[in-house]
This record gives sequence, C-alpha cells and structure tokens, in this order.
Amino acid sequence: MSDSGRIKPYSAPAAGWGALKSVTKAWVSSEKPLKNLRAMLKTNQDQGFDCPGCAWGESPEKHMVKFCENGAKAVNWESTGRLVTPAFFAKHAVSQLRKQSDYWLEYQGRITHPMRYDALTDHYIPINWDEAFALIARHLNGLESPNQAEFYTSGRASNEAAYLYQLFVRALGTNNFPDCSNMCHEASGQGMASTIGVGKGTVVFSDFAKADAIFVIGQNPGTNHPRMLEPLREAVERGAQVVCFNPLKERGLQRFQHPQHPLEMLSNGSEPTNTAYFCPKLGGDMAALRGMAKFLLQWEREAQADGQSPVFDHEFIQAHTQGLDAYLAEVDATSWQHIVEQSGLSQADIELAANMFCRADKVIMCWAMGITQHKHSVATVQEIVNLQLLRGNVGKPGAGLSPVRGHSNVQGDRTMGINEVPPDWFLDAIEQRFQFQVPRQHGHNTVQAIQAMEARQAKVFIGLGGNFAQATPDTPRTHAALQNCDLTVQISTKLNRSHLTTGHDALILPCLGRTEVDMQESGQQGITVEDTFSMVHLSYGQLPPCSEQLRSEPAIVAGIAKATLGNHPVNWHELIADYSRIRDLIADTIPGFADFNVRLQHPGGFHLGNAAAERRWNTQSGKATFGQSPLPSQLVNDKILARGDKPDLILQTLRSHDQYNTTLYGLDDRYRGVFGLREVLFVNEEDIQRLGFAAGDKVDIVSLWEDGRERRISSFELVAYDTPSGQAAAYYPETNPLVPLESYGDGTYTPTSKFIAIKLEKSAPDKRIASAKV
Ligand SMILES: Nc1nc2c(c(=O)[nH]1)N[C@H]1C(S)=C(S)[C@@H](COP(=O)(O)OP(=O)(O)OC[C@H]3O[C@@H](n4cnc5c(=O)[nH]c(N)nc54)[C@H](O)[C@@H]3O)O[C@H]1N2
Ligand SMILES: Nc1nc2c(c(=O)[nH]1)N[C@H]1C(S)=C(S)[C@@H](COP(=O)(O)OP(=O)(O)OC[C@H]3O[C@@H](n4cnc5c(=O)[nH]c(N)nc54)[C@H](O)[C@@H]3O)O[C@H]1N2
Ligand SMILES: [Mo]
Repeated sequence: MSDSGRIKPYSAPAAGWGALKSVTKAWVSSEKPLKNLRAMLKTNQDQGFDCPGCAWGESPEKHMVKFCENGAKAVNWESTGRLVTPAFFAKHAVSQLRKQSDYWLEYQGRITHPMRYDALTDHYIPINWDEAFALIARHLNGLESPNQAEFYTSGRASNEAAYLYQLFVRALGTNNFPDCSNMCHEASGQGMASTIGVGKGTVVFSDFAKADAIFVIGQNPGTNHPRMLEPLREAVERGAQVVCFNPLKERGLQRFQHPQHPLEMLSNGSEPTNTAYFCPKLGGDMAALRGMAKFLLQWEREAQADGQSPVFDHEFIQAHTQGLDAYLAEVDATSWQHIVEQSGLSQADIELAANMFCRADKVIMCWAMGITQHKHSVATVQEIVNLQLLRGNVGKPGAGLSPVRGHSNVQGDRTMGINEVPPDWFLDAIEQRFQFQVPRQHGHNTVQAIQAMEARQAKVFIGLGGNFAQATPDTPRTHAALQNCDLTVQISTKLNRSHLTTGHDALILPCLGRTEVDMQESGQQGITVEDTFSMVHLSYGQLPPCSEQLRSEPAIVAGIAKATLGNHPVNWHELIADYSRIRDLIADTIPGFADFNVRLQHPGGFHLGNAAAERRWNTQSGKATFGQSPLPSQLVNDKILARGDKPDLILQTLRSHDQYNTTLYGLDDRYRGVFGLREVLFVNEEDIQRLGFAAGDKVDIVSLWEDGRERRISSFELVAYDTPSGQAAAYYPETNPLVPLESYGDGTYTPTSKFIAIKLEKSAPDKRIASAKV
C-alpha cells in the first residue's frame, strides 16, 4: 500500500456496474453533463458523430446505444466546460507549466485561442490566425529543403484533413510523414502486405457472429476496445471458442459483460467455459504460433499416413498460395526446445491451442500492440497469416485476419496518403490529377524524424494532433530534439507536454474536436473516417464549439497551405467552403472512393473493399505467400547484452483503464486493482523476492542498451501480479524515457515498447519521478 494510492485486486467482471460508475464520474466532471449526455446518445449513430475513442466498427443494427465506458470518457473529456484561455497562459509561464503532471495539463481544458510562444517572457501570447499562418509560411519557405520539415499526424485526424495535409506537404516537396501508426500497427501493415497483398484487416463486423473460434492475441479489449466485448461475449454464448494469448490475466478478457445488458450486470458474471487463456512470455507469440504450426504439420502427416481427412486446406493452398514447402521446412527446422523456451508455454499448452484452432472451421485472429511493438513483429504477424493460410481461413465468411486498430481514424489517415513510403501508384495518381511533380524520395518515419531534429537536419515540426513529445521513445532525447527546432507547431484540442517542448518559435493552433459543429460557408460540414473493418462513414459534430476562435483541422491545414504555397495546387479556400469538394478529389485519386459523396449517404457508410477478403492477391506472384522467417535465435539480443549486464526483467509498457494514450483521464486502473497512482511496476511475486525486494518497495527502473546512455525512471512501486516469471509491466507514457530510440522493429521502426530489458535498483528515499517531465 502506498501513501497516496491503493492496490486492491478487482473481482467484479469487466464493464458492468464499475463501468457505469466510472462513466457517470467522467460525465459529471466534464461540467457540461446535460449537453454531453445528448451528445453521447449521438455517438456512432447515423447523422451523429464517430466516437473519438478507438477504431472498432459498428454493428449494423439501428437505434442501439453505441458507446462504451471509454468512449463516453473520450466524449466528456473533449467537450469539457473548462477552458485554457489567453489569461491562463498569461498566468503560467511555460517553465512553470513543465513542472505540472501530464494529467494536470490536459485537465485544464480546451485551448481557446491561437497562441505564440514568446521566448523573452517565457509565456504563450495570443496571435491571430493570419499571423500564425504567415509565421509558418516564413519558416517553411526559408528552409534550404522541404525535407527539413517534419509533418506528424495522429490518428484522430479526419480523412478530409489528412488528404489536404498530404497534398500540401507533397506540393511543398517532401514525404516526411511521421505518424502515430509508425508506433502502432506498422508491423501489421507490413506483415500482411508482404503475404496477402493488403495491409488491412480482412474481416468485417458481421464475421464475428459467424466465427467458430476467435483468437485475441496481445490485445486488451476490455480497456482499449470495449465494444469488442459484445461480439466476444456473443461468441462464447453460442458455443464458439475464444482463445487469448496474453502474459497478463486481463480482467476484460477473462470475464466480459456489456453495460447495455443490465440483467447480466446484476448476475455479476460467470466464468465461461469455452474460453482458453494462455500466458506466453513477452515476445513469445511467434514461438507459440510456430509451435501450433508444428502440431498442424504433424497431424497433417499423420492424417495422410492413416488416410484420414486432411488438416490443411489443400484446395485453398493449391489455388491461392505459394511458398508452402519452404515454410514447412522452416517449421520442421524449428526445435521444440527453442519454441518452449522462447514462448514460455509448455508443449501441452501449445497442443491445446493448436487443437482449438484446428477444430474450428472458421477462425478470426485479432491482435494489437502485444504483437506489433516488438523487434520481430513483422515475422510474428506473418506467422499469424501462415497459420490462417494453412487452414484456408482468409477470404471466407466468419474467418480472417483482424489487426484491431487504435486511433479512431488511423486506418483512414494511411488510406489518405499519410505515408512516408508512399506507393508509386498513389504518387502517380496525385501527379495526374493535380499536374505537379511530387517528391519520390522516401520521407522520415517517427524515429527518423526525431533523429533528424536531434541532428538539426530537420528544423520545423508540425503536429496535426497527438502528443509527439510524450508518445515517442527516449523522452529526454525527444524533448531536446523538439527544442532544437526553429519552429514547432501543435494543432490541438487540449494542452499537453508537446506544447511545452517548444522550438525557438512555437505555435498552438486550437482546433474543433470531433464532437463540435463544424460550420463553413456552405453550411454544417461532416467529416469522414474509416474504421478497423474498412467501413467509411460520415461524422457530424453535435455541440457548439467551445470558442469562436477555433478552426477545423481542414481549415487550419488549408490556411497553412495557402500562406505557404498560394493557390497551388488547388484553391484551398473553395475546398474548405464545402468539404464534399475535398471528397471529390479523394474520389479522383484513391481507389475505392468512386462516387464518394453519393455512397456516403447510405446509413452506416460503405465498405472500401479488400482484395484479400475476395481471395485476390495483390502480391508480386499474384498469390498469397507464406512468410519464411526463422524464429529469432534469442529475444534478449546483443544490443541489450552489449555492456555485459543481464536484465533482471523484461518490461512491457501498456495502457491503464483510465487513459487514452498520453491523455490521462484519471489515476485508477480498476481492472488491475490500482487506484490513485500510476508509478507502479507489475512483477511476479517470486521475481520480486528473487531480486531482493518486497511488494510495495519503491524502485528505480534502468534500461539496458548498447549506447550506454543512462535511461532511468525513479520511485516506482512494486506490485505483485499474476504474470509469467521474468515479465514486468508498467504504464506508458511514464516509461517512455526507458525505450531507446534505436530499439525498434525490424523493417518497421516501431519502438519496442513491449520488450525493454531492465534492471531494478532500490530507490533513494528522496527520489521523485523526474523523467516524464522536461
Ligand atoms: N480507452 C482506451 N482505448 C484505446 C487506447 C487508450 O489508450 N485508451 N488507445 C488506442 C490505441 S492508439 C491503440 S493502438 C489500442 C491499443 O490497444 P492494446 O493493444 O490492447 O493496448 P495496450 O495497453 O498496449 O495492451 C497491450 C496488451 O497486450 C499484452 N501484451 C503485451 N506484450 C505482449 C506480448 O508480447 N504477447 C502477448 N500475447 N501479449 C502482450 C498486454 O498485456 C496488454 O494486455 O487501443 C486504442 N484504444
Ligand atoms: N511506451 C509506449 N509508447 C507508445 C505506445 C505504447 O504502447 N507504449 N503506444 C503507441 C501508440 S499505439 C500510439 S497510437 C501513439 C499515440 O500517439 P499520439 O496519437 O501522438 O498521442 P495521443 O496521446 O493520442 O494524443 C493526445 C493529444 O491529441 C490532441 N487531440 C485530441 N483530440 C484531437 C483532435 O480531435 N484534433 C487534434 N488536432 N488534436 C486532438 C490533444 O491535444 C491530446 O493532448 O503512442 C505510441 N507510444
Ligand atoms: Mo495506436
């Protein structure tokens, strides 16, 4: 037990009454409860707005309440009655604000005016929009090369904003598009594009009701995609198998309930029987999946010898795939000892999982950050694909691949061309439509953008949403890199630490949130988003903007573009007057969007199509291709061991129940039994003893990396937790100072946020956590 916080195991089911209590708290503390209730009832409804929470899609049924606890929190958090006005900035110097916690900063409310940083007084002061745009234009036009600017995007930006942003940036002359996707599902896109020819999930919402088995791997839907609990619950009810792989016993996966079913809430939930929960080591999933493949192969050979019906889907494999023999050779070459050691699962457990997989005719595999934030993430995603290909589980109803996306429009932003390595066909289409040459040279991803700013090769940073300073790895280095810039610009709704890591010049440009009415010359505008199932639909804000000064994201991008480029390559003003004109441009240049404005009128929107789901393979060979990667020989690699020190533990950094990425709604993590504090380290009880500590002790966490920089966070409380030995967990973003910038996924540059080698030291009594602050 700590002085300020409480650790208490949680025994109630996920969602249920605890969720309702938590929603009510968020709603009342927004200080606009009545208005927000009306808004909440419009969440994800036709003519309503898309939930700014996660990217989970909708059931087609009408008139259902379609928000969850965390969606309600997101809505209330955005549409708070608290305001950050020029008077606020006059009162607080930036150096003073830096001393406040991330929670305090966002809690101050919505930013109401465009502000410019004044280095002389160390205060933000008001600036009018035209001057702000002119300042940006001066900086951008003064660069030796457009490649000296970085254009970050967070996945909440609408399709319309993202499309204009990429058009402007490419017209300026660079592909420097670091985005949150680089830290998120990058490996899913790469692992799937290289095997099935499409970087997006192949299932739609209705497939979940048809699946015989659903695997949930490295994902915590109870907190991060709560609306997914409903199809999971329904699957268990009708006797389908739900199989989870997660080193932590996540409450939301062990027991699930939905707040829209009050009777079940009262019954307090019961442990379902047709679910299985496997706890691999961090990064051990590829080994576990390879082990499953090994069983499949063994059973296939046995079936062939005995003349029994085959285990593999030979018809599918024959007609649609290539590379089977080489893959099976790789499977044969992987030893059980290697598999068991790396996965942390017994051969018997893996056999059980393989059995559940094989028994089901139609299997959906879902995954998220537990799979994508590792060094060997692309290979792991490919291994998921391989298993599904063996059984013909791609491109049939009730089966497929489902990387469950994070931000509500992160998938749409990529579709719109927020991509530092854009495909040629996309650039060709832009050139053809707009008659200007686009840069062909690849741009910077998030890690490369930080490296470039650190080296003063990049001098301007513009963030379309997000919180770059806190979401990225190696926090002190990233902060210094941002502060190295000549200009930093943050297009934001709320105050965060990125506003305090200022370049020489700095701007805060306040924008409308998803919940707010966007009024332009032709009337109220809707924006569009794409969910994790590739459904595109309209979203209309419902609430009056919190300040008259706010501009929409598309209008801000257009303002910057006009000031920098004039009316090249489009008349930006005209596009903003009516967003359907932006959508016409999208329809002209991006496949799947023909008749965009017409098809949007369909309630619920339209599906973009997915070639792999129709068994058309946009790969080089024209077939789905088995991935061929060997299992990594060791996960604790040479760069970790370079300085001769072995890690005490491997750390994963994850989300609490009370946060949205770097946005902290509160300090509780109800399902994990943590209340009122975030500086905790979850460790297996035996490990705590082995390392010479006791639960409740305060420790410093130090990470190991070859470059020998000191990476340390101080005064974290040890919490005994049910996790396999050697595996620890702590919350992001507080742990980002431990993630080395150079520790990223092979091919993806995604920081290895789920695999950090650490040592523990007893904290000096007076040490406070300094790291998360500037
Ligand atoms: N309320 C809320 N909703 C959100 C977000 C939020 O912060 N709050 N964030 C949004 C975003 S951007 C994203 S990307 C998603 C993230 O959604 P998740 O991927 O669910 O997010 P994390 O909290 O990172 O959880 C990772 C899960 O994977 C497990 N895990 C970690 N490492 C491994 C591993 O090596 N193997 C396996 N099998 N499991 C592992 C962890 O124990 C944890 O349960 O959620 C989105 N939705
Ligand atoms: N260690 C570690 N690091 C991680 C992760 C991890 O699991 N572990 N996860 C990674 C992942 S998956 C992701 S996606 C990234 C997230 O990285 P980001 O997307 O950069 O971070 P967020 O915390 O989602 O951004 C929050 C800010 O967005 C702004 N905002 C909110 N709504 C709007 C809006 O409508 N418009 C605009 N313009 N701004 C808005 C607010 O000012 C708010 O402060 O973090 C990554 N970093
Ligand atoms: Mo994400």
